[in-house]
Amino acid sequence: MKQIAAVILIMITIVSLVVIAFTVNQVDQEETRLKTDLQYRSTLLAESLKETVEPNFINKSDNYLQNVVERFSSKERFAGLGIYDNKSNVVALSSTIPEASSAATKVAADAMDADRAEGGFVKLNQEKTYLLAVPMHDDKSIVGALVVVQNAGYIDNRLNEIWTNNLFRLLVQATLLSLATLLLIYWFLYTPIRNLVAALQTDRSGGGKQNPKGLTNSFLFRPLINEVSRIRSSLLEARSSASEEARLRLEKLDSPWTAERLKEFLKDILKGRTIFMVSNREPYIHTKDGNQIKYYFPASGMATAIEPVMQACGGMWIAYGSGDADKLVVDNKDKIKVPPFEPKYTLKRVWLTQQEESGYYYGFSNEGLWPLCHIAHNRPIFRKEDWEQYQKVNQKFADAILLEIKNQDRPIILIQDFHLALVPRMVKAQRPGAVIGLFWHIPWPNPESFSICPWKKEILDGMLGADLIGFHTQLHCNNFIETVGRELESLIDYEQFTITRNNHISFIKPFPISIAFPNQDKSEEDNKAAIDKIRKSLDIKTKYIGLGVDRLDYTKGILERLKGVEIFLTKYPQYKTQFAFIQIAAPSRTKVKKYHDFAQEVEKEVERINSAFKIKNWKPIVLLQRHHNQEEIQKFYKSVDFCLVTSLHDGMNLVAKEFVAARDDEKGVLILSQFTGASRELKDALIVNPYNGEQTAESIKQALEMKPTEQTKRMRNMREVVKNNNVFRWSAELLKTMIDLG
Ligand code: ADQ
Repeated sequence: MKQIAAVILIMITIVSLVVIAFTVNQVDQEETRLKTDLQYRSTLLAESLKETVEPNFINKSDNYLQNVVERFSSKERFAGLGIYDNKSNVVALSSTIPEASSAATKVAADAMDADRAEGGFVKLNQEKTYLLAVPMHDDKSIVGALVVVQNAGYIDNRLNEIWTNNLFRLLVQATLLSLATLLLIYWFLYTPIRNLVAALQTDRSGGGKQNPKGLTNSFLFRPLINEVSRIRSSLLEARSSASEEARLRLEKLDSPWTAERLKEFLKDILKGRTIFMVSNREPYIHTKDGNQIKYYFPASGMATAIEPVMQACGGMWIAYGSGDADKLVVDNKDKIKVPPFEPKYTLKRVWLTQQEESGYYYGFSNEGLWPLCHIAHNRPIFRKEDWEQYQKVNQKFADAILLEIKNQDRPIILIQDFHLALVPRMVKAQRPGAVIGLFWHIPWPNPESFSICPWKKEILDGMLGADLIGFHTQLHCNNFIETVGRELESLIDYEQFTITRNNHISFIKPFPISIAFPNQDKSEEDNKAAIDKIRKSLDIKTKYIGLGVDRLDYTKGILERLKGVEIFLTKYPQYKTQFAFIQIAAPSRTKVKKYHDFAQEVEKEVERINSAFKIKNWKPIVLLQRHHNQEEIQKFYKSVDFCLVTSLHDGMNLVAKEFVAARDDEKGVLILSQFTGASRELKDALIVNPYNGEQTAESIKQALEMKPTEQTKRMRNMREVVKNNNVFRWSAELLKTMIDLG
């Protein structure tokens, strides 16, 4: 808009300068013309009067001359007449001329001195006036002078009129010019560009193939449009050949899954049905930052895994809007298209009150179910009030889903995690035809452990509303089936792994979750520069670096890991000043007292170990206690010699898989807890029992001393596993199983 205003301003300035220059010239010419004309007429008049007055000047009485003067004074534009003797004394003077007019006297004297006509413009009675004096003679000498006085005010009026007319014309022209410019810009620039952008956007999101209206009509942009059209055709061709390739690859299930292949696969099996993803945590959280609104991706294994799937297959994701600016960016149905940088699916936000969040999320989910399922030596807390909020919020989510699937024939609903265990039953009760899946991202404990939950039956019954219940490992499936067998009246089929309750069958199956396995697009130099930058910013000069990346959660074994580092440095002091351990820790669930205390405990432990081993500027542990974005984390993964994952119990643990996927140099060692789901797949990691600090310390030594060839062999194997079993494969298998059920 500013540019358009500038263009119009420049044009108006140029036009104005031209008009002003022409007007000045026109005024100049007109003034000269009018003055010349006046002088000419005055001369004619003076000469003819002179002929009347001169012969009789000496003999006639003053009265006679005064009569002559008055007789001529009433003519148009003729302001008066003066007759002077040769001493410049007034002989007769029109009453319209002030007697004492020194200008008239002076011009008369000048004419007599020069013995020729003299004239000039002066102001008389506030009026512009022209005076012309001619000398009068007798036979021998000058006897006096005749002064003709003419009104010249009309000259200024005429000149003002020219200015007014021209400026008015300029105003009209400037207005018309601005309007014309705006219309031209709109028709010939804005509209074609807008159509072009719309066409490209449609192509990018895989839309239509036809030329958008008006795109080809613009002669101005024809070369650009031709070029863009060629790029569009190439893009559409590339997309269709990618689709074709993906379709072909559908047959060969052993080739790696990609977003494109998943998209094609789902198109094939969904046949127009929509996928509804439901979770507590949302993938994009909008927050206020001064006057601006920003968004970030949460540190959540569930979000990391599900987001690429939603990007690939579209649909709707229903989640709790937890950001302080979330409400400001949604439409009147609480929806927003995401990812914000390239919208591909709809995020629908569910709002919770503080009381609901506190009871359902912090209370029942995180203080009750989380420790119950993880068995990490933290006693679960079950409060009746929290349970009430948990039921209420689950109903809120179920209502949101029911509203969205109102017009859907056989919707596919995939519910995520332990926050929403009651939702499957709530939705199934209203919509028996909907296909419902529930994926449990955390471990399922043994039946004895689970039995302490006061509302175990309600939770199990709620979950069994789903047609398919997925866990990361077969062990968790077995634990779940055994728990149901103990707690609920049901029929269990151990061959099919199904549970039948009230004539409804739920399939229980393992689906080991994974990550997208990103394509590495950075050169080795870029990676090296990133590594140098990290070392410099953290002032790390050691030869070796180890890394831990976690949410600050007591199940992740962070304290046990620090103990392992301490034992390692005590047992192998030669590594002092040679080795640094970076722990990246995203604050998590900080409103829960246990998490708050745990964060402080980690800080204290880091301080204790650092002060015990500190030598000059070197300290063994660097704690980075903040949320990092994935790009930053990737740089850390690439910069270190080993990554230490020591969860005390973890459904899968995606950090382990992210580290492996990031190491396109096939270097680095993964040390992995035996209590993670990931340890079932990543067998080339150094597997440890995190409770055994000695073993962790030995593994650190083994990692630092591992030969590069050995590192490459192990890393290559692990990368193959993660690449082939990525999250696209996970969702393809999970959704295919669901669709086959209904
Ligand atoms: P989480 O307990 O959240 O997931 P995990 O699988 O390790 O654990 O995923 C954590 C995610 O958060 C990773 O993508 C990681 O990069 C990111 N992250 C960690 N620290 C971060 C930081 N400081 N800043 C920003 N991001 C950070 C739950 C279960 C897991 C299961 C997943 C998926 O507990 O067992 O693997 O769901 O099912």
